[in-house]
Amino acid sequence: MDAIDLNVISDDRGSLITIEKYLNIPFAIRRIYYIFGTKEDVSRGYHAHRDLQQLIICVAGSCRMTLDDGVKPVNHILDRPNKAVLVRNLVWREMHDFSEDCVLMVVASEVYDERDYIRDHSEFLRLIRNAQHS
Ligand code: T46
Repeated sequence: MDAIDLNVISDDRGSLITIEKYLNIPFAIRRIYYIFGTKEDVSRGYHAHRDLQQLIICVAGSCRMTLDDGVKPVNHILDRPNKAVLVRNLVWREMHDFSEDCVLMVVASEVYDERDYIRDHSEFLRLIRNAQHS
């Protein structure tokens, strides 16, 4: 998983950021969704994906993402619209500390498929171990 600084195109009117296949993301976009209105003290996520890449950006407000590839969990504070994290397959994600005005935008490589989710943490660890030994 990588933290990415997105290029900001600014002029005297303000700023613009573009997300474009192969310009700054390594996949074709098949889905976009955003999370907002998250209640105080609520956390989300608690799963990994089998076959999904996502670029995750906090376009307003802030939150903390914990990303764990099975080796070491890393915290990312997402608090500006030009900071993104690229999350690949088999990464356990949790989102915490949402500000009231947080809008978390996700650009995804695949359409929604509940079968792609790994919601059981021990199953996630088992798949990671298998991937390391294959
Ligand atoms: C992720 C993090 C960052 C859909 O119907 N279509 C969709 O494309 C998505 C993403 C969700 N849903 C439904 C499934 C659930 O009934 O929306 C409901 C909430 O989804 P979920 O509990 O999975 O939301 P989060 O915030 O825990 O996780 C989401 C994404 O699901 C996940 O892929 O990486 O945001």
